[in-house]
Amino acid sequence: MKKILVTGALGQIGSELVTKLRETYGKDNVIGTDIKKREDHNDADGPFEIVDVTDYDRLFEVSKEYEVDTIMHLAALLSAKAEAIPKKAWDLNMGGLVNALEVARELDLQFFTPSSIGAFGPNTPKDDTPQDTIQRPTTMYGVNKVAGELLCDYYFARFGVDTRGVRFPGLISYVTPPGGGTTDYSVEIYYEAVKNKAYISYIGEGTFMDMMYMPDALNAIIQLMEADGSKLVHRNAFNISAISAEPEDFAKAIQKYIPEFKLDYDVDPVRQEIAESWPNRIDSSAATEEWGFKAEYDLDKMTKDMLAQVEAKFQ
Ligand code: AKB
Repeated sequence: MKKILVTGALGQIGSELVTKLRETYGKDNVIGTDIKKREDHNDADGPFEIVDVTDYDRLFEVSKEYEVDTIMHLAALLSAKAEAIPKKAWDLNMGGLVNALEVARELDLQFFTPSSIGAFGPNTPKDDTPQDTIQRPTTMYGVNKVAGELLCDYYFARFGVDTRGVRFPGLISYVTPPGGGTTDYSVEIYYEAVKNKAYISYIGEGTFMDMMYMPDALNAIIQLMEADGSKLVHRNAFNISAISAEPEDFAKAIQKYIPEFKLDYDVDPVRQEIAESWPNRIDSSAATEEWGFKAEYDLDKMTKDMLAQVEAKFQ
């Protein structure tokens, strides 16, 4: 049985990953950590500790105390936020990662951390972006993600730490909102569709990005961590995607259920520039070949579920 410590447990991925891991491995075997507790925190849900990932000693202490065998390191600033405060992003994204990797090395733990489509840049091939290709990102987040991918490879090659990871696309979910990302519009559009039957997109018409529904993202993490390590050629930073879409595609999918839904644009130049530097559609075939990655939700299936779940929240 695994015993897993999750950093960034209150974030968009963390809040759902902790629940899923507790269902899979038992609630006492998953230790959620973040820089604060939720207001409605309940000890009965499972262990939770306050940990700032930039504090190595605290992360080490909590990992040792609970005798975990795995760290899933999620605490990070997303792309748009990182562009606003780049030095802070470097300190948190890189400082937190090297601390978590060091704890994994010291305590001989399995390790997961996500990279992102943000690890690609304007001169990366935009369509069917290969697993191994040019990575010259032009954002602080992208620089952090490429450095993180390399650092994880280094900890495996140099110290034998069992590091694994994926390059996540924009993740869409109804439990915890994302914060500070470039792909956040793909979540906001569903909330605004339900509340106001209209959305003003800060990402321009015709801008394609990769996306994925959260259940597919959570399954991918568990599947990769359970995979036979000897079959992994890439190990860290597997391309995975389920959907390649532009704002109009979301609008058309929503209009099947809310025909009066209206999409307008008020483009934010900062996030638009970031989006334009990322691929339109990445190729996930290495993940499929090496550990069986397969997404269940396409845009229509996800839209049906998202709208139902968001509507239920407002009833
Ligand atoms: C962001 O937009 O910053 C994230 C990501 C794609 O990594 N959702």
